[in-house]
Amino acid sequence: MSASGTFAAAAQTPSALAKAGCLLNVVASLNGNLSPPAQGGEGMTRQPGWVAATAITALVALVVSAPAPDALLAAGTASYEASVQAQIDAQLTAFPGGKQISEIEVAYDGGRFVITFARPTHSVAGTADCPSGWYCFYDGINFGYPRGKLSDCGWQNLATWGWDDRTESVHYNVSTGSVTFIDNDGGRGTAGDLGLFSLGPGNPIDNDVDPFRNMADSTERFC
Ligand SMILES: [Ca+2]
Ligand SMILES: [Ca+2]
Repeated sequence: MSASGTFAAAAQTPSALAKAGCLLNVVASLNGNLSPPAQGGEGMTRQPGWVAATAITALVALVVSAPAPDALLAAGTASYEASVQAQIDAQLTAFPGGKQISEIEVAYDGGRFVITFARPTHSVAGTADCPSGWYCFYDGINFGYPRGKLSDCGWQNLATWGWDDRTESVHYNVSTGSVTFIDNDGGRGTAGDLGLFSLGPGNPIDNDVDPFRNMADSTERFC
């Protein structure tokens, strides 16, 4: 998907529809995960129906109640939403030039770099959830948000957006090429560059970049 396509989707997603879509995906994935039954036992064969019925009940309740402009916020409390917005405000103050494109996202440079400040409701905590065609870097281990994402080939200075010395886990969701995360605190220009770790289709995920947590200052994607 193109970057602009991603924004359009994020900007236009109606909350109830987004939740309904997510729930349907959950139903599909749960049913997919549970069938075929492991040993063919009766208990296992009943579970998909139970899961689907429960999820559909929840879906109906959700669509009927259709709450909130906070469909993308995982926690859903007023204080949590305020804290996410406060982070967004602080980001835009410290690094002007970005644009808030949803209740949880800020985009820079026409969408070439996007920060997502809270995990969307359709994403399971602790999982790598970088969208296809992007590589993502997370402020915390185990894919802890906020999350930054890029997709361009070549060198990118993470300090441009305040993302130097922050990355602790990573996900490369691109089917070709690779990316190297670089520490350049060792000297001026490229003289002090040190490649810390690399990701590619063969090793797309690292839930903890230890011993290189909070060190990467730039990235270089080889396409
Ligand atoms: Ca961090
Ligand atoms: Ca560094």
